[in-house]
Amino acid sequence: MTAGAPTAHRQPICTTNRFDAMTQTITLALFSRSYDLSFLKPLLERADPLLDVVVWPDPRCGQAQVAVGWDAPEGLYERMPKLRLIHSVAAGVDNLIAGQDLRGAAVCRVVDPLLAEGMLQYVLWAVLHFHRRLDAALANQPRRRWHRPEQIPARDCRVGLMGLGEMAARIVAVLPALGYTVNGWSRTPRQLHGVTTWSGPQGLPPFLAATDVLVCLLPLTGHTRGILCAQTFAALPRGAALVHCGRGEHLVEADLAQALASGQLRGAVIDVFQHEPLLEDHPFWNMPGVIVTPHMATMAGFDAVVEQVACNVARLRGDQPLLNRIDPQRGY
Ligand code: NDP
Ligand code: OXD
Repeated sequence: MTAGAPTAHRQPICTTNRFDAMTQTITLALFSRSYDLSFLKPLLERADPLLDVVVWPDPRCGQAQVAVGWDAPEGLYERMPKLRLIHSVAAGVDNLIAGQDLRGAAVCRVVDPLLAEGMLQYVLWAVLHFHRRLDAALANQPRRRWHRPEQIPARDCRVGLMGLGEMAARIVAVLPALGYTVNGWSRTPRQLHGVTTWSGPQGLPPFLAATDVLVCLLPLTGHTRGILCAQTFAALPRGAALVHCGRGEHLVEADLAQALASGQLRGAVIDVFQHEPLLEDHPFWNMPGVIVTPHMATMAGFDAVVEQVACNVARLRGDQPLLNRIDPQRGY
C-alpha cells in the first residue's frame, strides 16, 4: 500500500526439533457446534502423520489430548480426561472457554499476518464508507437524489480503535500513512508510532470523545461484554459511526437502534452478532444506516490453521512453550 507498510506475508513458524517431536501419537478431537470441521482431518493428518484425528461427537474424542475447534459444546472438556491443549481455529477464543471447565489445559489461538491483512482491508473499506460519505450517496440512490455530500480530508476523520492487538496491527501501520488521524484504546498502556493511545476504564471517555469512526477489535471477556452501549455511544461526538468486528455480545443491540434513531450515530457496519447466522427477521437487515456482513471481516486460511496446530502439537510433544497461548484468567 505504501512504502512504509509492505503487504503481509507468512514466515515459517515452527522451529521445533521435528525428530524428537514426531515420536508420539496424539489423539486430536475436532469440534464445533456451528461448523463441520471434518475437512481438517486429512489436512492435519498429512501435516503430522502421528496425529489420530477424530471428529466430535465420535466417542473416541474421550481419548483426546488435543481439542481443536470453534464454538465448544457445553462441558466438552470434562469428557476428555487426557486433555492438554485446546486450540482455536480462529483468532478469538471466547466461544471455546466461556463457561467451560478447562481442566488446566493450555489454550492457544491462530495469529497470522494474513488474518491481520484481511482485517485491515475490511476496516479500510468501512472507514472509507463513512469518511467519503458513501453512506449518504447510497441512501440517496433509491430516491434518485443527486446530492454531493461534503468531503473532508482524512486527517479530519478520527478513527478510534478499541483493541490494539494482532487485529489492529496492520491498521495502525496503514491508516496513519493514508492520512487518517488514528487513536487507540487498550487495557494496558501501548505506545504506537503515529497513534494517540489511551488505556483502561479512565482512558475510555477521552478516547471516545476524540473518535469519529469507532472500530471495535476487542476480544469478548467479562470486562468487554456489552461495552458498545448507550453510555459509550453518548460519549462519541454526535454523528459518529460504528464499525463492529469484535463479537456480537459486545453490542447492546437496542442501544444501537436508539443511537441511530436519535442521530447520535449516523451509521454502523456490523460483522458479528449475538446469534450467527443473523436471523432472517432481525431488524438489523433493514435498519437505515446499518450494513450487515456475515462475520467475514477476516478469516484464517486453512493452511495457517493446520500449520499452527501441527506446530503446537509438536511443541506439546517436545515440552516446548506453546505459541499464541492465551491467559484464561484474562480471557484473551
Ligand atoms: P489480541 O489479544 O491480540 O488483542 C486484544 C486487544 O484488546 C489488546 O490490545 C487488549 O489490550 C485489548 N483489550 C482486551 N481487553 C480489554 C479491556 N477490558 N479494555 C480495553 N482493551 C482491552 O486480539 P486480536 O487483536 O487478535 O483479536 C481481537 C478480537 O477480534 C478477537 O478476540 C475476535 O473477537 C475479533 N476478531 C474478529 C474477526 C472477524 O472476522 N470479525 C476475525 C478475528 C478476530 P492489551 O493490549 O492491553 O492487552
Ligand atoms: C476469529 C473470528 O476470531 O473469525 O478469528 O472471529
